[in-house]
Amino acid sequence: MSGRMMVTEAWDITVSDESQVHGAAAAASAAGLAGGLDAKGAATCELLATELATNLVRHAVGGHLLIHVAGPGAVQLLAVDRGPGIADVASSMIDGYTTGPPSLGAGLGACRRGAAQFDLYTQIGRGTVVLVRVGPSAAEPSGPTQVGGVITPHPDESAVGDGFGLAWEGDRMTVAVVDGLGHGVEAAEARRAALELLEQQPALDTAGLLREIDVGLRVTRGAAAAIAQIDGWSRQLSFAGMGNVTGRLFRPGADQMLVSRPGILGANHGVGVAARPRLHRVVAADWAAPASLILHTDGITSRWNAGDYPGADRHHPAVLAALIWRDALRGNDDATVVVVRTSPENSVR
Ligand SMILES: [Mn+2]
Repeated sequence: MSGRMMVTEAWDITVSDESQVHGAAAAASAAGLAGGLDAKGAATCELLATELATNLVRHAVGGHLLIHVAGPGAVQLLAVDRGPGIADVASSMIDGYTTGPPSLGAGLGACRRGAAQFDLYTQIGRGTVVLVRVGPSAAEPSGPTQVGGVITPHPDESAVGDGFGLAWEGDRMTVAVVDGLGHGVEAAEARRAALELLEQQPALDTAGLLREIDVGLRVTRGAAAAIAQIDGWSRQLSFAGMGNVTGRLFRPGADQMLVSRPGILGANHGVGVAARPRLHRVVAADWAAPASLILHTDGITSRWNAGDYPGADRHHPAVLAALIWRDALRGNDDATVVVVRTSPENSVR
């Protein structure tokens, strides 16, 4: 199996009153077109965004609709709120069901029917995350390892300085999380250059890829990046990073910080000095199900605790990414959270 997916186009729409529903729908439609969906697919994105945004206003007293293009032929919508939570999820899926003022929309049941993938995680008194993925390639292959993420731009920018990329080569999966220095168009340019190197050279190991990015980004303002590779055959994880992208590895009874080395990829290595590649420290760890890896940029603080979300490991990994985003967002930068998970039930080879 080989493939690539680069996630770089994203929207974060605040939805606190009815007037913002239209903007959420328009962004979802734009994401559909950017993701190569046909007119019908883009219209589905628009419709589901309208439902999710209306839900946020009516039942959650506001929240965010996070949208990104999840590779060619797929769009991801996440409705994220800190509302009262849903006491009876089954009933909320029945068309016309409402606990608040009557809704014009058909609600969550319609979202589930219209989407290629649907997931919902709710905690009473803490809020709800609803995941909807639309498009012909939105239903992922049911391989042993699942990946999901969230990306949002700096609040004053439309260009996204962060990004993440996935590349599959045989039994090996590479995940790269990149944070272009600062934010805005120039940060996005550095991020784009870094992810292009992953697309072009997915066979490199983590340190080799970081070295290529370090050299390739000299014409840009630079970036932070962390790269993780999971070898499904040897069941080993390899991690290397530079700058403020950090990782946490969770295995039964173990919670391990994967810390990137300080520095900026692409930064000048010294005037007049022949370019000498820097050496990158690689962390190796066992990767046997159940295991999960959480990578995030510095738009997310370290003030989150995976134990705050009981049962989230039975949901799509993008749901946990959204919960961490909701509860640990710094709010003054681009932000990315990526969750990689291998579950025992998926690991039969
Ligand atoms: Mn940043």
